[in-house]
Amino acid sequence: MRVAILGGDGYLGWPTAMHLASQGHDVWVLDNYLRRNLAQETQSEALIPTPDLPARAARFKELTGFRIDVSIGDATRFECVEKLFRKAQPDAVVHYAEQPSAPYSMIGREQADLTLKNNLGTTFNTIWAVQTHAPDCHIVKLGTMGEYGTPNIDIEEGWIDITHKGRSEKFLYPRAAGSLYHTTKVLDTDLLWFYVRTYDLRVTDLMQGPVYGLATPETLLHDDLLPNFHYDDIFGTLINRFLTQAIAEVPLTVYGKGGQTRGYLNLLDTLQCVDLALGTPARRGELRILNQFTQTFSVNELAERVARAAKTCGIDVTIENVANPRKEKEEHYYNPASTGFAELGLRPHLLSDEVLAEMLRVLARFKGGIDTRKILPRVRWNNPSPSPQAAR
Ligand code: USQ
Repeated sequence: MRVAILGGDGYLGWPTAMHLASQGHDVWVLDNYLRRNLAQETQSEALIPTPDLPARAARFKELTGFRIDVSIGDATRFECVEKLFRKAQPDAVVHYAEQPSAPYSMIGREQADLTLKNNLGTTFNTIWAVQTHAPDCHIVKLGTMGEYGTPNIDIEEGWIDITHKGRSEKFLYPRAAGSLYHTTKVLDTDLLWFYVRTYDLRVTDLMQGPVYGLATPETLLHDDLLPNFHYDDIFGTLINRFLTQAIAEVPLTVYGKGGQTRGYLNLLDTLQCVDLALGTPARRGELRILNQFTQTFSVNELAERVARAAKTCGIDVTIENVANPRKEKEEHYYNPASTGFAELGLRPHLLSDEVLAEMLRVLARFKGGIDTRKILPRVRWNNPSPSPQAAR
């Protein structure tokens, strides 16, 4: 398959590019280093410094013989996406090119503005590049489980049948996101759905939960190939943060009561899900929505699991409840469906003490690079700042 990856430098984009290239697909990546730049601006640099994309692709080629074609460019500029499409003529495009951090989007007006324009702009350009240059191309778009929020009823897989005054219709499941970032994903879904209805595009929207991990067969080949691993309060996700906090021997930061429950998955399963989505494309005129997670946990459960795994590595961990910087339910019902990927054949890599201990062993090598000033939350949902300096 000829696959274009938008956002190919990211935590998920880079491992996906290597994974698909290793399977013999022709892979083109586009990235403008937005996340790297925002991380630097907010003093939230990744734990492991990684070379730029051309250098990583060169290292990957040297070690495996597989080629990844790299373009540095901004997917909010249509000419960049068009150029990529002319060159790649893709069968599928995997769209990760978004500002990925909920806390970043809540710093203040400028950051919200950037997140809104970037995320909607890249989705809009993807749609138009497909419509103009490759109408049969399958769009695989990274959405988020956060689009649904935490409703007091079961969460379906993207769609819900509603009977109202004796008549029935199928609708997008009601969404109620908890940050501006998550809200841009809701808007992306609506934009895609409009163009699917209008232009018969084929789209898979992946409702993914927080991802953990850094090891894939390709990332472990060389430290230069590791993903951008964040443990800071702005770009780091929960399990990656807790593991790094354990290594740094600082208390695990449970926000509020810790009953917040989400669907999590291993980085390896993100790759598997993208594979499965590409292997069975959505039909023309179909917006297929797949919930992408393998297990649900509360924050408290994860803190306890990390503490237990750390103990097996000789690390004593304490758990601390810090004031919740977010506006979210801290105790709630959570029962999302996840049958779509199971039917496509997903074989999950489940979270075990051994998986956590293995991650701790890898992270221990980078202990010297941990800056504990990046750990406590710096961004509060109810205290927006007009200044870009707010996160410093
Ligand atoms: N949390 C803590 N302590 C921390 C960090 C987070 O208790 O130190 C809590 C948060 O309050 C939240 C939960 O853990 O209730 C998950 O937070 P997170 O930072 O791991 O995840 P989130 O901000 O929701 O965003 C991440 C990714 C985002 C993706 C999303 C999937 O950054 O790109 O879309 O996970 S989901 O959460 O299912 O919407």
